[in-house]
Amino acid sequence: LCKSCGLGTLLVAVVWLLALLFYSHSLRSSIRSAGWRIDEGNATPRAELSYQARVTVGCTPNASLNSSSTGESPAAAKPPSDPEQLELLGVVRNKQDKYIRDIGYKHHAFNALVSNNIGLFREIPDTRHKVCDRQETTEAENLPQASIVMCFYNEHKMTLMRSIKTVLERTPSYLLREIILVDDHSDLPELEFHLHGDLRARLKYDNLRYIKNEQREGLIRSRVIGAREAVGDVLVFLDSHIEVNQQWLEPLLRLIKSENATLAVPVIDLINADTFEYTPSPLVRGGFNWGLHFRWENLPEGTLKVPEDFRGPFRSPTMAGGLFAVNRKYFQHLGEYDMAMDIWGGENIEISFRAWQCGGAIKIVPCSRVGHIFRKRRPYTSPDGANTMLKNSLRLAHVWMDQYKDYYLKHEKVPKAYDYGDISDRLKLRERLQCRDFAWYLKNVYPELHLRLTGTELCAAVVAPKVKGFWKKGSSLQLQTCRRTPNQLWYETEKAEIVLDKLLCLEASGDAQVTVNKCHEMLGDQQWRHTRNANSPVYNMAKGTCLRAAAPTTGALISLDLCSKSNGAGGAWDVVQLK
Ligand code: LR7
Ligand code: MN
Repeated sequence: LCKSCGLGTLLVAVVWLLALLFYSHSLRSSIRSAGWRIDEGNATPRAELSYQARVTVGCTPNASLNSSSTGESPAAAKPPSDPEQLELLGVVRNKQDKYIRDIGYKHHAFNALVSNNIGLFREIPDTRHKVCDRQETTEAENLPQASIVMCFYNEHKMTLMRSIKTVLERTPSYLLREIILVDDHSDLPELEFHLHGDLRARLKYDNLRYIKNEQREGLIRSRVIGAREAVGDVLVFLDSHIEVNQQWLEPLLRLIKSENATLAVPVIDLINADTFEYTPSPLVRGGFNWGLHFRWENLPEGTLKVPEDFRGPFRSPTMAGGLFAVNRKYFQHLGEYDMAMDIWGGENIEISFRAWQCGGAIKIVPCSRVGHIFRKRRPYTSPDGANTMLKNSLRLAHVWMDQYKDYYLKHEKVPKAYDYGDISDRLKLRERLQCRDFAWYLKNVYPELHLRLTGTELCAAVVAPKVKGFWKKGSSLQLQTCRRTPNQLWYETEKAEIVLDKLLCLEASGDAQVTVNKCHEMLGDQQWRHTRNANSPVYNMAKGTCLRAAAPTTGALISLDLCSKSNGAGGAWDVVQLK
């Protein structure tokens, strides 16, 4: 056992060295629409899911992701952000407390008692990395002015007020043009927002504007309604249950000032829905799966080498959606949002594809931190109970994804006749902005893993027919011409599994046999090591052997063999990882 352990470690070390040696292309994207610019020089390495890549699906960035990259949180937290103090705020002392807590969970899916007890404002830990600029900006820097657009539907009152209050407290007034509240036809009695004057007085801010929709529109149309009222240079969209951190706005504005076609996204810190504890998020970026769900992924390996790298910004294939800043005129130019998208879901993926495909960019700004309450469920539905995520995703798939929309349709098993409305206006927009196609986006912005045979255009593929839309478990792999088809699309998970089409795991199922099988999460025979950009083999952790092809030809079977065996006459061929 020890002997093979040692060998394994050695091999991993060798593979690492190779990775370092073969380091790096970088991506340069050019600008499509005249007048709108992104910084071409500021591209992060093109490499994607890599040796250490980790992935989380879902909204909350897993704190175990890359925790070393969260930076330091130097400022001593003053109550009530201190966990022990917060516990006291949740103590139920009487019937009224219990009522507030219970109804709060029901209506908002977070602990409204704690939120009430925190009150309008609190100190929170400064979660920025030490390299972030802490010097106060002056008017001489001439940053653009921001209009905050905050939409809400039945938001908890104290939480909403605190969201606004943190903006007022932590934003230099000369950078804040206005705050626009869009009340999406809330109907909870506790929210008496017709007392707008009262709200303004309590918050002591004159440029607070309040719009109430005459009917429920959903967050997507509500944001556009707010944005159209705005007059500031830059729009900043925020959810209604957030707390902005120290100097959160300045780095976003700085980026947009130098790149007016970049959508600038803060790091979204975690506010615990039960305790309201505020904790830093890891530095991750946005991806998606073929269900068109947003997910967090690690930054490409090598992005954070020296402390200065923690300043960012980092290119991100997608964004979570709720919190970002964008040049107001650019937002208009880019086509705002799809006004036929309802209530919730999909608009974040849509604007992500659109921004990248149409000459813009999305970048995460790690020195800008905004906390968001991450809830375990969404406490509201759409008025007619419809699955708006499905409709919205169908619209975006049909407008932006070309033939790749089929992956989504198959993945979600969408009925053929499902009505997603008229998309002709959005297609016209795509035409007018002369946007690139989805293949370009995949290739340049969000490449997945390809398992390619050294020196060829051949890739590892599963060729077995699908059973009821799924790959047959136990199917073997063979070489096929590299294409971006689902039977060749591999993704690596945080546990170093290699997953086909987001469904089945690559498994060393015999001494030589390699198949795809149900992911068992026990690692070992489903755990793989490899590097990116390096002509080094993919190594199985349980067997200690490598992916090899019998011959460099289409149809050749892929199996496990000694990692060192040489290529050529009669020898095996390495299957290496490439994008
Ligand atoms: O009908 C509605 N009308 C609204 O005005 C429904 C919601 N809203 C408001 C709501 O009160 C809130 O302020 O819209 C905002 C977002 O709704 P949430 O908080 O229920 O959404 P979420 O935080 O669960 O979901 C994320 O994905 C959404 C997809 O449509 C939006 O883009 C959200 O803004 C987005 N939130 C974030 O990105 C915060 C970080 C979470 C992550 C990842
Ligand atoms: Mn939210």
